[in-house]
Amino acid sequence: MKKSVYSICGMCTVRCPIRVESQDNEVTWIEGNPHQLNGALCAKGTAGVAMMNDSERPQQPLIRVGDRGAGRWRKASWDEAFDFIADKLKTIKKDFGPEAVILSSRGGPWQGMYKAFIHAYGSPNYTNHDSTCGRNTHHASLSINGVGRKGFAYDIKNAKHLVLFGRDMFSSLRIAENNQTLDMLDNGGRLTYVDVRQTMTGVKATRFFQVRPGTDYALALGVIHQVIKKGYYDKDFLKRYVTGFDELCTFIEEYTPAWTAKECDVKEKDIIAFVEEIGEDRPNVIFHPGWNLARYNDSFYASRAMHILNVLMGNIEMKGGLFIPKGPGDCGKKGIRSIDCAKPDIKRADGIGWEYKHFDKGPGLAHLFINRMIAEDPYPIRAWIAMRHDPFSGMPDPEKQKIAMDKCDLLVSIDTNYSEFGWYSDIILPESTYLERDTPIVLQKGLKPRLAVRRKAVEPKNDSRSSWEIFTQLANRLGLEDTFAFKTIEDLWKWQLEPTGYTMADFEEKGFIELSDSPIFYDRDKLDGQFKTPSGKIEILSEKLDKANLPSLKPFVAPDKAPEKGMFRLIYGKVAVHTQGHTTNNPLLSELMPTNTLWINSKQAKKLGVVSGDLVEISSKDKSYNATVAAHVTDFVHPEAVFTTHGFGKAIPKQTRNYLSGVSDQKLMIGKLDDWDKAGGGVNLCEAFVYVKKSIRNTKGRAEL
Ligand SMILES: Nc1nc2c(c(=O)[nH]1)N[C@H]1C(S)=C(S)[C@@H](COP(=O)(O)OP(=O)(O)OC[C@H]3O[C@@H](n4cnc5c(=O)[nH]c(N)nc54)[C@H](O)[C@@H]3O)O[C@H]1N2
Ligand SMILES: Nc1nc2c(c(=O)[nH]1)N[C@H]1C(S)=C(S)[C@@H](COP(=O)(O)OP(=O)(O)OC[C@H]3O[C@@H](n4cnc5c(=O)[nH]c(N)nc54)[C@H](O)[C@@H]3O)O[C@H]1N2
Ligand code: SF4
Ligand SMILES: [Mo]
Repeated sequence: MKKSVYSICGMCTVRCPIRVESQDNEVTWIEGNPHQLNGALCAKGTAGVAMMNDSERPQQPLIRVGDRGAGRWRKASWDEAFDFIADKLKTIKKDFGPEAVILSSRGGPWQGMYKAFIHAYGSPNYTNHDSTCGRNTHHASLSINGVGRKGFAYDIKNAKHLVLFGRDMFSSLRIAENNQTLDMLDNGGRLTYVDVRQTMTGVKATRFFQVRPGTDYALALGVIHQVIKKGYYDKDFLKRYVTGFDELCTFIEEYTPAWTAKECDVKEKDIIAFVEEIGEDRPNVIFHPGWNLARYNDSFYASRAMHILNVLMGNIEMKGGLFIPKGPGDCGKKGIRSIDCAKPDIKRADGIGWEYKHFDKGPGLAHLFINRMIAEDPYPIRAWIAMRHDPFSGMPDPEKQKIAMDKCDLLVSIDTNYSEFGWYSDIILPESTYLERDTPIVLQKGLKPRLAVRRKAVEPKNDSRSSWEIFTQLANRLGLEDTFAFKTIEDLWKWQLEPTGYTMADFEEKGFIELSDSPIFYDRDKLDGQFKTPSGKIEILSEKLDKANLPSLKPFVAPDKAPEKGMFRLIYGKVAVHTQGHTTNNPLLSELMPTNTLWINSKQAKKLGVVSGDLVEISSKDKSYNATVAAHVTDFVHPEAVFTTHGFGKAIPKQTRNYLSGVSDQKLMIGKLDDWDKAGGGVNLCEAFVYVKKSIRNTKGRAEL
């Protein structure tokens, strides 16, 4: 039988809208939802079928029989698997209290369900991946605008100039945003890109700055200096909605373009020319505040500086600028219901909310659990449930994490693949892939807010379950039916939609329900109340930071040089054909990119006697981890840095296509769990230095046979 469903892509967490065709329970076609994406999809999105049919994934629940990490498993039925977990969770609750369990998930619109589960069980310890992703940006936005990272969105299509500091959007994709940027360029818009190396985004840019690693903050300060000097800012907006501008003017005086040029290894005249361009293009100049900014020890301040630049441009709540995403209330409509459960009134084990009071309490900071688990402080942790999260890939220094995990009686991985954490865990629950599962309805805020839902295209191929079934079943066994009161997804959808007056039939035409026919902008003269800071204004000087004894305007401190000869700063990034660490074994995508390489600057390579294609050996600073990969020699990476792509160097024998291929950046980041930003919360992933040398495995001559 032929079928066509609208759904949501699950090959990465951007969650593009899709349309999927199937026949006799086989997927025959996937495309971007024509009503939103005009059919566009990325390579990963089209590799979903290969993922679903891949036999190198867990196909039924697996319970560990050998030592942790030894890879010996026995198959279990779902009933046995649920009983296994529920029994352990009951014992842990009895012996150590419910707070002895951590649940981590990959954030996103469905995290409410996972959070509700762990809260209903009695633990406050819900966490997500974000301390190694967007936390610095999130906290930067909170400290200035009073709303988090998603409290603003960008109307790139109608902008005249988009400025990206290390937001390599044409590798680290978001299809709708990519298309908007291409439209902007087609309309004559400008794109300025800043990176330590040349990228897919940089080659599309109208201006490219190759900066010294870790100097984005300096460049932004220099730009702010020049913008203020030239008077290229919106005086009315500042007067009305912003505090701290006078202090900014004093602070910025010393950060001249000449100073900036030296710190960043760029030319003074280019900074001045760039400011002239944004002077012409304002207010329709968008400074993207960054996404994966878990990088340097001042990335939080760099992101704050981008926010300040947006405020100076006066681009808030306008076409071609930043806008506040609108919800059902703005359309005079009622919102959907979602599964929820109040957080238990118990101290979090990561210290957020009591030791560190200035951070968003929601997901806390995952990396802070590790030392506390090892020290059993403030209390013992005896279980970690990882739902669509791979702590060993997403957080640095997995060997140190293992010391903490070994304190646990239960490690659960709920995953579509074998993750590095899953391979070490006690039980793997295979989730059905996104093509085989339904998910709860979600609200997507925006200029035209929408309701969206994922619908399965085919029935599961393996003995897998959807996450809503997994959490409902576990909840039932633990007596948490009050929170998980539904039996079928249809019951859940009906309950979610009840207040709205819509039904599931309303999704049929386009795959989503649009809550407004036209884009909604607020009146720019009536923005009072939109900024949720203590003063109700955009705060360049933040009261919250002040209370935490942190500066709002922090002087720039130049990044460290390599501690020894032969060492380089390790920089990482993503690539358009892979998602983090979980597609490098995909049958199609592994063909497109089977391994990573190490980018090294031509002059440095010459000193090491390395030419492109030569094997180089990379070692962590304590030499506990090393790997050998081919060198990619180029002028287009800063001489202090070497660069590699995240997601490789995996050591899961069941995944034969990517087994030990390439180098793992997170395994090189020794000690980085303890190196994090006290103001922004992000882990300083790019503050790691590694040894690089020519490998002895390079053959000296070639034998002609
Ligand atoms: N194809 C694909 N798309 C994705 C993802 C994926 O895995 N694959 N992941 C998604 C996720 S979760 C995220 S968070 C986003 C991340 O999207 P981005 O934030 O764009 O992140 P990255 O690709 O990690 O890094 C971007 C760039 O930062 C550069 N960089 C390093 N140091 C510096 C510096 O000092 N200054 C500057 N200016 N640049 C520097 C690196 O060279 C790299 O090119 O991508 C999302 N989209
Ligand atoms: N060294 C280094 N560290 C990094 C990064 C880096 O580039 N370098 N990137 C950082 C960034 S930006 C992020 S966002 C984090 C990401 O860190 P994680 O969130 O841990 O990474 P992912 O690979 O997106 O997903 C984790 C797991 O989800 C599984 N998964 C995928 N789809 C599904 C599904 O449909 N259901 C279920 N149940 N599981 C699924 C995958 O198989 C994978 O094992 O890592 C961060 N850490
Ligand atoms: S960016 Fe690609 S993989 Fe990610 S959701 Fe969109 S189509 Fe899927
Ligand atoms: Mo991320």
